[in-house]
Amino acid sequence: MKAHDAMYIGGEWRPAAGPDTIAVINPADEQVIAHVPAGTAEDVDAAVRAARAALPGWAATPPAERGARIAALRDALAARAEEIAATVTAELGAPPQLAAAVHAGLPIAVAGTYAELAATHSFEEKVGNSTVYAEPVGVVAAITPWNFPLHQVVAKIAPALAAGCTTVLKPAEDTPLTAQLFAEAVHEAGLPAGVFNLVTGLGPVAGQALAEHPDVDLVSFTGSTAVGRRIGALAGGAVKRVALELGGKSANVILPSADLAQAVSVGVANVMSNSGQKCSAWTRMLIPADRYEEAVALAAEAVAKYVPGERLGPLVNAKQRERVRGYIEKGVEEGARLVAGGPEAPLETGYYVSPTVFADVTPEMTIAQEEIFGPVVSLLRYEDEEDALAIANGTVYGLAGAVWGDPEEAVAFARRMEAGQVDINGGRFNPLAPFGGYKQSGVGRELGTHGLTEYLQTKSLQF
Ligand code: TXE
Repeated sequence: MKAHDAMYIGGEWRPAAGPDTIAVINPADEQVIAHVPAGTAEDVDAAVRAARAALPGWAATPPAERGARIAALRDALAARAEEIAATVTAELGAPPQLAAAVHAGLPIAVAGTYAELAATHSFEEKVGNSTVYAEPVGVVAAITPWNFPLHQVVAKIAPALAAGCTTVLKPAEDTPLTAQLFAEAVHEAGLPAGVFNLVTGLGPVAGQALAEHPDVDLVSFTGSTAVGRRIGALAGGAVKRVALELGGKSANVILPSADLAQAVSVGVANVMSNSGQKCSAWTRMLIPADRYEEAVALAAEAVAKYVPGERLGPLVNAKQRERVRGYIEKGVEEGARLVAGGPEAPLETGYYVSPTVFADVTPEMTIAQEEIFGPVVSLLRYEDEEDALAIANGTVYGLAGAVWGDPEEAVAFARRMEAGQVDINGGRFNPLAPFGGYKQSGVGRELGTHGLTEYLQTKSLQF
């Protein structure tokens, strides 16, 4: 697989400061497909300096012109759509159809929204006797995970660039090749040197150095709650801005008025997509007690379509596979009923986990409280609406969710959920709608205008 043996810093591919490399592995066959440099604090420092040097020029560029450059970036990504999809398939293991539609398609759409928002957003407003200017926060550090390798990069870099910030990206060590393709697209789009910089490397080395760097003004992180907490503490200590997009344990609430068959099959599909490696996955299905066994049968039928190695991809790496299998074992130990799947590996090669459905899950069980990040769905029963609400809100997380049923009832229920984004009767992805968590799912919002304002600070002039 094509890989750059360099970092993208100051508008060019530069050799890394140190000799270490990271092996990139295809999780479907466990073969090494490429090596990329493992950046150090020295590379991070060079990247932050380049971003700092580029800041005055980019911040002063008229927003419409910034928008035009982002449109060119969108076009450069679109021209590489097939290569992006193939790369995500190779380094994440995503089935080709998902890779094309979601992993390539979605970020291209998101880049398009920021090309437009840069040009149309009002960066200046009159409030009484004041003029309020929205100015870029400064140098942005983006630290991204591997589960949506391009989307998470675009969801941070595109709004930061639209706002007039300059950026340094440290992508996940499992999926650096997609990030390198993004850097190629930035280069081709003619963005000024230093406006975007890429440092590949390990989290505790390059990621930590970037999060700690004194000349970074905002750290935008997506990943585990454990690392997010550290980054939040570092940012708090240094009094710098931070955006955190962390875990989830979202509830899929099926009201008595719902079309049960549709709600269960879409609900199962939601968890199986991307092999459950999705912070927003509806991992807890809440079912009225009197329709419980009917729903269990429907879920077993729905999950059978997810054949490992075909529609269901592997997990990203061996560590994640072991983690997910550990949760499945824990579910069995704590008394949940296995309806489909289990901890045994379904295939000899590749980091696959069997698509798993648990019934008789109670709210306090580990599998109903902790983020599993695999193809595992838990079916819980509820007695009445208040019970359902208590279960839905009864975790430390609050990222996403779903409600099925009479539209008015569903909206009323969703308004009482502690979650940042809720799909009503299936919903449809909207690249302009804010995405982010209540409670321990994070701080800040991504996408649309809300995502843009994360990267802006205000200055008011009084007259
Ligand atoms: O995450 P990490 P991991 C959750 C999910 C998953 C678990 C572990 O539950 O099972 O986290 O995944 C960088 N300083 N999510 O171990 O380590 C790292 O290099 C600075 C939810 O892969 O948090 C990578 O770029 N950076 C999630 C990024 O953090 C550090 C997506 C994420 O990796 C660092 C992924 C450090 N000390 C996992 N240590 C979501 N919200 O979608 C690591 N990193």
